[in-house]
Formats: sequence, C-alpha cells, structure tokens
Amino acid sequence: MTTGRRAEVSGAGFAGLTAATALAKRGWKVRVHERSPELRTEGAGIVLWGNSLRVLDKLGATHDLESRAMRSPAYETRMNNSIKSQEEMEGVRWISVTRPHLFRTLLTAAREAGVEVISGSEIAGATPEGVVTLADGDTIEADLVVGADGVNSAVRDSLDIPLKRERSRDGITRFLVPRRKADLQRLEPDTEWDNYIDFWNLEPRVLRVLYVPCNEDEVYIALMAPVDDAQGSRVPIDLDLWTASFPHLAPILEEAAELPGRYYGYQTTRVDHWTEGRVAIIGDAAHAMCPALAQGAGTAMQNAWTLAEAATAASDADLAQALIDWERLERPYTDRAQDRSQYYADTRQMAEGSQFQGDILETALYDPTDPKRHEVAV
Ligand code: FAD
Ligand code: 5PR
Repeated sequence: MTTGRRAEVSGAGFAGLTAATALAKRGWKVRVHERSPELRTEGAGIVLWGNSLRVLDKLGATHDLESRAMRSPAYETRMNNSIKSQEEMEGVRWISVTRPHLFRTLLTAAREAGVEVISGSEIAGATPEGVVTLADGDTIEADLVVGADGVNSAVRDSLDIPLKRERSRDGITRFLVPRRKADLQRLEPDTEWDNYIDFWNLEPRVLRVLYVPCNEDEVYIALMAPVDDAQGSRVPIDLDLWTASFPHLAPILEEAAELPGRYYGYQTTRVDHWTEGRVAIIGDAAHAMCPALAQGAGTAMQNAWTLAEAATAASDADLAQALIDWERLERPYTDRAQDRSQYYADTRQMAEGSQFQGDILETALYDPTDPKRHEVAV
C-alpha cells in the first residue's frame, strides 16, 4: 500500500492540510503550496462535529486541539432574548475552537507527518495528467493533485469545471473577543454563559448574534444582518445599533466594535464534478456552503480523509477511476449537508430552536473513518 507516490496540494487551509497529512501518513511524498506569504488562517471561531473530529483522531491531533477548545453544556436558542430551547445533544460529539488554534494544530500534524508546506507559492492550474503549473510559470509533475484552494479555486477553474453560485439574503461578520464573563454575568446572572447561544431578533428588525465560547478566555461572535441592511452589515460594527438590540451583550459588542472585520454574504457553490484524471478538488473549492450547520470545514476534512484513503488504495493505473468512485460514494453526504445548510440560511429556520434531531444530525454523526460505512444495513 505504501507508495512513495507524489502529491501536490494547492492551498494550506483546513482542507489542504488535512489531505496532506492523511496522504503523508499513508506513505505519500506531499508538498502543500500556499499562495499567502504567511501560514495562517483568517477568521474567528469554528465548530467541529463528530465527522471531522474522527478524522482529527486518526491524524493524532485531537489531544492538542482539545487542550484549548470547549464543549458547551448546551446549544441554546433565543428569540428576543427569551429561551426557545436548550439542547444538550447527548451522544453527539462537538466542540468549538478558535480558528488560529485549529490551524496551528493541523500545521503541526502536517509537519510531523513529513509534509512540506511552502508559503508564497501560488498555483495557476493543473491538467488531468497531473501537471501543475505555478504562477511563476514553473511546472511540476505529480501522481495526484489536490485542489484545496478555496472558493475561487485556480485548480478547479483551470480545468473548466462548470459551477453554479447562489447567494442568500443574509450574511455575517465574525469576531474573536475576550469573554468578559464577569461583566456579562453582572448584566444577566441567570444566564449560563458557557452555553453556545444563538440570539435571534426577527422583529422589529432582522439581527442575530451567535455567541460561541471557544475556551476560558475567548468567545467567537458572529453578527448576522441582511445583505441589503447597510447599517447592520457595516464594518466596523455600528455599536449603537447592536447594543440597542442586544443590551445584555454590550461588553463583548464593545470589544467587537474595536476590531476590523469583513461582512460575508452567505453563498453556496455547486460544481459539476470533483475529479478530472489525477486531480481532485475538496473543501470550499468543491462545495462552499452556508455556515448554518457549521459544516464547511467539517465536510472539507471528511472528504480530505476519504480522498487520501481512496487514492492510496488504488494502483497508479487505476487512480482516475478510483477518484471517480470516491466522488460517487462520498459526495452525496456533502451534497445533503450543503442543501440543508442553504435551506436553513434561506428560511432563517434555526430561529425556531429544537433543531438537533433527525436528518439535521446526519453529517455530525457520519464517520468517514469507518471502513464499513458504505455497507448496506441488512
Ligand atoms: P480555505 O480556508 O479558503 O483555504 C484555501 C487556501 O488556499 C487559503 O489558504 C488560500 O490562501 C489558498 N489559496 C487560494 N488560491 C491559491 C492558489 N492559487 N495557490 C495556492 N494557494 C491558494 N465551517 C465549519 O466547519 N464550522 C463552522 O463553524 C464554520 N463557520 C463559518 C463561518 C463563516 C462566516 C464562513 C464564511 C465559513 C464558515 N465555515 C465553517 C466554513 C469554513 O470556514 C470553510 O468551509 C473552510 O475553511 C474551507 O476550507 P478550505 O481549506 O477548503 O478553504
Ligand atoms: N453556526 C456557526 C457559525 O459560525 C455560523 C452560523 C451557524 C458555528 C455563522 O458563521 O448560521 O451563520 C450561521
């Protein structure tokens, strides 16, 4: 099974680093090209569920990750600051973590597995035969090319893979701020400030604050407003507007108002196919989704893992067919996560609470590391 085959990966995001580490652990020589001059991640916090945590277990990264992460006692949903539900989600694995910490953990795992990560190296495109062209014009031949270069993927676009992009009516700005727990407690002593709390206001105005503690010191907050609400989507945030709607969150809103940020309109990108000869695309390059189910990075890591498994099991001559089979088996799980996330973003239905049951948990409970996962139950 061990191969010494060479893989070139475009993009050192969560998808690229996971694929690279999984391949290296299976005997591949792996190089990751990151366009940015520095290795780091943008953004604030992230929620990971069982599907990606199983992959991190296999990469040997969970211990490091969980040393600075949090599992809230409950996922709470409020409307106009009154509690609609508190879901404890027994039996569901999930944690919240800062993006910088997840990134460092994955980069360490990649390096320990022998992956070479090169920053300031931009990929211009790839051919189905596995020839990668760098932005400076150099070419490299690879046995496998992984396009993990995000929503505007150069690898994907160089192969002319057709895609469709849909925008939703809402979007958000994200911040990582100090928790200010004592100040919050003074304002609302009865609130469990360790909970993940989704604060919705639909009337008199659509504004939402997602409150996600990531460890003892840091809380990730996401401020949602409609795309056509210029005041609500303004960055730096309009402190008067937000504190008028969420007075009990004033201490952390004040922290956010000091920070730069970027408003992201929710969007979904669907591509026609994920593979082309020796090239596979994963993560936002293949299936950028709305964040409602918090599964963009989760599905990226899930597909990175199963791609490494499928590519390793195939002989070099059968690689292209193995990638086609991989997409056929794995893609439906991601398609459903993408569809559901778009549905929840479009309908704002998460505001109703009591949501973590039935189908909505499918992705969170999926185990991409289980060799028997595709066997039909008898
Ligand atoms: P990216 O993170 O975009 O990484 C791509 C990398 O490739 C970048 O480092 C980029 O610089 C590099 N690159 C780009 N072009 C080139 C090139 N030509 N050559 C070389 N390198 C290149 N997901 C969750 O699982 N849970 C959450 O709670 C969650 N919350 C989210 C909140 C918001 C507001 C958004 C927008 C997304 C959220 N997601 C969440 C989704 C998640 O952030 C993404 O799905 C995930 O980061 C995608 O990872 P990626 O590695 O595919 O892409
Ligand atoms: N869940 C999470 C999240 O970060 C966001 C959403 C849901 C963890 C926003 O980025 O619905 O927008 C959401």
